[in-house]
Amino acid sequence: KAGHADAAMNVKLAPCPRFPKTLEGRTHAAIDERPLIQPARLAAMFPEVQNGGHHEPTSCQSDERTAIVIPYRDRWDHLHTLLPVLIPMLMRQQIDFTIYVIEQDSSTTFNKGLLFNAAFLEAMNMDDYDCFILHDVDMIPLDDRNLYRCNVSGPIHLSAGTNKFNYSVIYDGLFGGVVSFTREQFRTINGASNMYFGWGGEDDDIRDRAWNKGFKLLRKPVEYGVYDMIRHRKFGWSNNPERYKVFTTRLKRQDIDGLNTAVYNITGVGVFPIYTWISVNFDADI
Ligand code: NGS
Repeated sequence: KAGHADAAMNVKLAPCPRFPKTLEGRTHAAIDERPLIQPARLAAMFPEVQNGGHHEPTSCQSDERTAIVIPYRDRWDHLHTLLPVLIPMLMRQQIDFTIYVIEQDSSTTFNKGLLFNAAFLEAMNMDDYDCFILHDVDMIPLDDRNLYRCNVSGPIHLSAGTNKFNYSVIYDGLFGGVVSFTREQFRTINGASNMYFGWGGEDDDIRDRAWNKGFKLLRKPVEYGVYDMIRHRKFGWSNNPERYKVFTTRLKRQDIDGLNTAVYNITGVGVFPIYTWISVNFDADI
């Protein structure tokens, strides 16, 4: 909160421009050339970033405060390959951001939806945010024209194209990878389902929750809504065979399975120079 208070005491700044002049466009570094940079070095590279992974533009007043939410477990290399790209990009985009790593600190099957809900609730306890970017840890943004902003007309699918599918949209309903919700949109859809353990389905579910509450879904053009997905050690890891069963009843459960029923324990909160790290655990699939 200190950062925001300091800014408020400054002389009134002009609103940030819609398209900052600091943008560079598409980068061409190959995914294998992306270095993994450890946190201490990242902190030294970006001294402007304040504790907890917060930064706001100093030359203009941003109209939106954004939480970047990165669900995490055991992907140290991915996270520290993403951040050296993400942090300077957000600075060039003149976003007022805070980076939250939300770690599943239990050996139960990974549950991304529940992590999204936990991150939303805990981030809102720590500060006020207008916009939430839900960001897979293995997605490296390639073009800074892909502004990390929210849109009140609807949630946005930012990762339209990935290297894995030759930078095209594989199916029209694709809504995974990197998406944005305003605080109100996320509340209105009752967050994500807590019932997807393992790979797959939770992104299709959150798309339909948004659609079911009457939101128009937006997608960035593949011209700049593009990412390189870091290669996984094992593709299809923990692919969840039960997901179709959960998926079938998704809309009936929307109001009784989500933000209002997310049950988890916080096992640690770390305010580090480049991110706020929140660890949670929860019961296994029941
Ligand atoms: C669908 C999955 C989504 C997933 C998408 C693309 O089949 O969760 O494939 O995956 N839906 C279900 O399993 C119900 S990808 O090939 O990009 O890894 O996001």
